[in-house]
Amino acid sequence: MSNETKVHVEPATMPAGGWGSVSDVANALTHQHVTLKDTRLLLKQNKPDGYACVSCSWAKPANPHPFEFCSSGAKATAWETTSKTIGADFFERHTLTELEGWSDHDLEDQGRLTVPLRYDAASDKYRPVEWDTAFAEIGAFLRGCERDKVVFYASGRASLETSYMYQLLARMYGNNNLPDSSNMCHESTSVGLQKTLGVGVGTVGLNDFKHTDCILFFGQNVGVNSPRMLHQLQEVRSRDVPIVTFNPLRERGLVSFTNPQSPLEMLTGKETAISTQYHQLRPGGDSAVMMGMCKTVFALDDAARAKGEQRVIDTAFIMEHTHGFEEFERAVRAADWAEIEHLSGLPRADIEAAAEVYARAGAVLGVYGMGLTQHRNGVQNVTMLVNLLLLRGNMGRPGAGICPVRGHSNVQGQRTVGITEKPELAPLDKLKEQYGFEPPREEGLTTVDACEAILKHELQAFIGLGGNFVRAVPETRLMEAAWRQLPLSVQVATKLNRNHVIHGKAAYLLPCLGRIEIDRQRSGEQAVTIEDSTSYMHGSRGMTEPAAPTLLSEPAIVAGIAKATLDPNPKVDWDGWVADYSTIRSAIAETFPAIFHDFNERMWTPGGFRKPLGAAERVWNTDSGKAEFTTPEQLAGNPDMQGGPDVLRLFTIRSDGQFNTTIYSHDDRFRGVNGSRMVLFMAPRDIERHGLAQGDVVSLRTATDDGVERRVDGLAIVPYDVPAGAIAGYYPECNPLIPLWHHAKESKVPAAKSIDVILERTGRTGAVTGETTATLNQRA
Ligand SMILES: Nc1nc2c(c(=O)[nH]1)N[C@H]1C(S)=C(S)[C@@H](COP(=O)(O)OP(=O)(O)OC[C@H]3O[C@@H](n4cnc5c(=O)[nH]c(N)nc54)[C@H](O)[C@@H]3O)O[C@H]1N2
Ligand SMILES: Nc1nc2c(c(=O)[nH]1)N[C@H]1C(S)=C(S)[C@@H](COP(=O)(O)OP(=O)(O)OC[C@H]3O[C@@H](n4cnc5c(=O)[nH]c(N)nc54)[C@H](O)[C@@H]3O)O[C@H]1N2
Ligand SMILES: [Mo]
Repeated sequence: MSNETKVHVEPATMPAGGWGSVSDVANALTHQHVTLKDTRLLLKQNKPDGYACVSCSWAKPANPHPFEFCSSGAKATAWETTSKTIGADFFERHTLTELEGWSDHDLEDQGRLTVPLRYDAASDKYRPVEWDTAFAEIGAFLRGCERDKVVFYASGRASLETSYMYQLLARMYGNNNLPDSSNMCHESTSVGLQKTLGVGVGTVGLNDFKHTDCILFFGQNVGVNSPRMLHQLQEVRSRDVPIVTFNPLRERGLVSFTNPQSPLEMLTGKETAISTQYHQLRPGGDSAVMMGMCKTVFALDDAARAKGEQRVIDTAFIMEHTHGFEEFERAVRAADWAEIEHLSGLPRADIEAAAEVYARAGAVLGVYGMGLTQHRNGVQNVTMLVNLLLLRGNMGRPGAGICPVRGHSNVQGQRTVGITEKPELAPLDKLKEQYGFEPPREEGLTTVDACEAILKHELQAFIGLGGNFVRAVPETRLMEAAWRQLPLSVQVATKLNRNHVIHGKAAYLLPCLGRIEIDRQRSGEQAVTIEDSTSYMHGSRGMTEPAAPTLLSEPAIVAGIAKATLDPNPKVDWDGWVADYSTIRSAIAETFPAIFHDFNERMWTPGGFRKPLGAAERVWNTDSGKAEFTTPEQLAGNPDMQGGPDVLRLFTIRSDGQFNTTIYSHDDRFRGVNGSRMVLFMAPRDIERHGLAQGDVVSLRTATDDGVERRVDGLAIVPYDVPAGAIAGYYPECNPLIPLWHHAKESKVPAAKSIDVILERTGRTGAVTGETTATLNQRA
């Protein structure tokens, strides 16, 4: 398998959506051997009677567009419903040492896993194993472990039903070690919003887009990572509502959009300009920007007051609904513009221009993604956005509120049904009463904690419900080495990935049904449920034949492990749950009545049913009973790294050719880079300053002196429209550069968007072909 580093840069002039996305979908379907019959599937995606897309978690409307899918969702569907499969014969042909040399793309591209596998050390191969044998052996192993030395990780895709069973398995086993992908993602949201608004999720629903007068858009790449939201943004823009964007990189999808589902737009090539202001701040500069915006709001308020005009600050709201305003006001007034400009990389005038739009608008939405959460001060970025919104009462009224755009399709729902390492967030007393066992009360391990335990060789077993843990976490080199010493790894998965070929000493790979597949159990075909990014629950029905008759569903696999591991408990009928998922939903409704009452009756509500959200009704479930203003500690985005004149700040990004560690292709249609992901996006000014040219190959080394060498070699320079001093590279290829300790202080989200690095020129030029630079085209 190739490790080709040839890269071709070409004009990326097309808008998001448009013909590019249509041909992209066609390519994905063809490559995955998806037949025409199956492509009709896409019409059922995100429909009230269909299946919930396995790509992102953006809201699913009650009155969907005829084609409520996007190119990213279509690719994810093609990837899961592919007719390519791998069975025992594939693993007979390849040792795991050999497979380690394969690229992420090539591993997953082999197709769907079909048989349960057990690692055989003598031959260095995965060999087939009977399901019951696998469960019995895993159960026996886990029974022999210390209860706090086992981790139950979840990637955010499994249904509410599976997730509920999984958290119960962990707690009945005896720990709260339930880290999940949100620990690397929106945990900064969960912590920051819980603290300030009393609810760990966003307050905004689709309806708010109809009523908003302004959107502030921080660090989220809508065109790639949640493209269905472009429909809402396009509608918003058709009402001439301003969208003010903050992103170091000029993202195509945030510049303009052609709706591929509108024949007229496709024929005329009409583009909707998305962002009305686009501010390319320094990575990590968001808290400083928001501080500057707050300063401007205060200045405008002072001026209005002096003239006897209507106040800019919503004093009535602040008095009735908030706490901590005076201290925050003092900090804002004391903040220094020179520092704000320095840390944000933006001139004061630009920040003031953004704030003036904000101050004029009636109802404002704050939308954000990983650009805020994946920093040392990730939680503070979130609470600064809350501060800014609270100043003008932009919370809990139509068209206003905060909108974190979540990642995995059920990552928010997993938390709702109890997947959390924080015991205070789980209904432990209720579980005790319902199932008659003593739930553990000790704090469990987060993702970063789990990594630390693995590095110290303290962990005895790791169970992964989906995901690609070692590839997604920081500190790749040390983690891969330590992972091999892990006594047991068990992975429940649909596709082969790096975390399967780099495995524990004993290892099992258990293949499961995907959500798009028909799930037949004793009582008939089953449906499952998920929660979207706006807190609406939806039913989802599998529609295609399973990739193989040997696959088990995720509930069946969790039940299989549970029965083999736990002492029998007459109050938990694992088999009954697997036979009929409506009984799992009844159990969920019993545990969480306020959210899930009448769950089975309500699960097919068009547009979903929403969980109660106090903050959206101006009910604040915080300690003070009010929404909290938070005074920031300091504004710097990366206070603990080395800094210095030679240091560049790296932020890691996704392409449209990937879903997290799943690499669909080595192309990045939106940024015009084809054939390789081993590239670095760099400002022309920096390229010149370093004496480099497009196509030069460089190495990066992390700028720390903690005794660990972290480097990535073989990165080709691509000129791009990023601020001087900042560079962008792809996740997960750049993960070896992130120290494990480099994470958000209160949420432990790895700070993947601000890594200080030193660049070393290593060699040959000319690996990049194509005469245009993406930079110039992005300005079009
Ligand atoms: N097709 C596709 N869809 C996906 C995924 C995927 O990989 N592929 N992943 C899913 C998952 S799990 C998640 S969490 C979401 C992720 O979706 P996003 O939240 O969009 O995450 P990223 O693409 O990592 O980065 C978002 C943006 O942050 C910008 N940025 C970087 N640093 C900063 C900064 O300091 N400040 C600001 N303001 N911006 C910054 C980057 O330029 C980038 O445009 O998408 C989900 N959807
Ligand atoms: N540097 C850097 N690192 C990051 C990020 C970043 O922006 N930069 N982003 C972080 C974020 S936001 C996240 S969410 C994490 C993602 O971390 P993970 O969620 O752990 O990783 P994924 O790549 O989403 O997992 C892909 C695998 O899931 C399995 N899978 C797919 N569908 C199913 C299914 O239906 N059931 C089961 N059981 N398995 C399935 C397949 O085997 C596939 O190989 O990475 C984080 N790491
Ligand atoms: Mo994520």
